[in-house]
Amino acid sequence: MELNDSATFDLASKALDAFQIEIPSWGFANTGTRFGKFVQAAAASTIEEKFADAAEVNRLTGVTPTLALHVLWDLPNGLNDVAEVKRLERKFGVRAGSINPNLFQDQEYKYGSLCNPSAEIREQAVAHMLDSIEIGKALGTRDVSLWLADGSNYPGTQSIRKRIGWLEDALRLCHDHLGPQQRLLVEYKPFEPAFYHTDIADWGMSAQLSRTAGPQARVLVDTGHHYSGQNIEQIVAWLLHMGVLGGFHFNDRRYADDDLTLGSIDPYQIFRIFHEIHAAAAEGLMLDVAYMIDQSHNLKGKIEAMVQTVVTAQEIYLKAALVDGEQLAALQQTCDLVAAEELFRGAFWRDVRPLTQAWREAHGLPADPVKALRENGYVEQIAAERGSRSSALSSYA
Ligand SMILES: [Mn+2]
Repeated sequence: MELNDSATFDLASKALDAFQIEIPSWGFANTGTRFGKFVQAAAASTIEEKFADAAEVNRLTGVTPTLALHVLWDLPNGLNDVAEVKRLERKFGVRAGSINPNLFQDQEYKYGSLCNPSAEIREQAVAHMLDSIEIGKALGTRDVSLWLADGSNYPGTQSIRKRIGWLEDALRLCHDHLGPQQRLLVEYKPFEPAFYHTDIADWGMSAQLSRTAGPQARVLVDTGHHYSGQNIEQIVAWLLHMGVLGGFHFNDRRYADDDLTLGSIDPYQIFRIFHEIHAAAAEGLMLDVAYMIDQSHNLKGKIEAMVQTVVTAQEIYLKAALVDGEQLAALQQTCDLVAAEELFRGAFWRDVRPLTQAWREAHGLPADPVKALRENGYVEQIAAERGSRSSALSSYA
């Protein structure tokens, strides 16, 4: 079936209206590699600056109403910082999003946090998780998103099975404290910082732990947390089938967990993931999938990289939404391989930019948000403000 222009635009509008993506506070701050950090004058260093930058991204794109917060970096005083976050929400018109505990930074966690052999350190880690859950309740946010850096570096140095037991106990306890609207998202990663075993290494472990924790726990798929060559859309299909897909951390990679901008290396991978979600939705599966960005912008301008990523996510999401699902199902049923593949790839090749631009114009948004950012002077302005402040601080010191 060939759709005429107005029917296509209606279909595209419906898809784009349904799409929002959460941006991370840490994407606006100076971050580096383990070898060094290249600082940017426009980088945000306070939570107020992160909210300001998030508001700018939302002004330009219209689809990023929430900002993921990192407890240790954004709410260093825990619950005591909630009032300030609420003030910033009101001031900037952006809401707090997922709450991200930090179980990887403190010295105590050298040999693990929730999986540490020391009961005392495990309790300390659980207490931080419970604080994070309380922060989420106080802010009225839904997701507490756990990435566990625990693991070991050398064979034989830790009991893998004991650590599974400790982790199950901890996650069950955390789950017991969730409010009725809250979810616990459990992220996995095969290696790094641990290089022999990681306690939550893949989606199977994550899914099993989520099921053990309780009905409000879900799996979080970070697209960068897979081995090369792994079929991520198949993992997504399984998680959808099992009803445990909670959300995504989007980024791109070439070698390891590179945290490059979405679609910069392999946009077809993201298309295939979105296709699984659209197909499941079309079949009537109940979905509650949080789309989030988890990137580290070391070289690109931070706000520009974020806007570019949001635009890319919208474009690829739309390409996948425009796959003719009925026709594809018929071709799959008759095993018409080339026709099925061409239909699928045809949707990927389609240039949807005129559609996303028309949708933005219909919503009073700039047709080209990256260009609009380049022309509106925001980055130059904050670079001047923040740059002079940091040089004033360093001359004071
Ligand atoms: Mn992540």
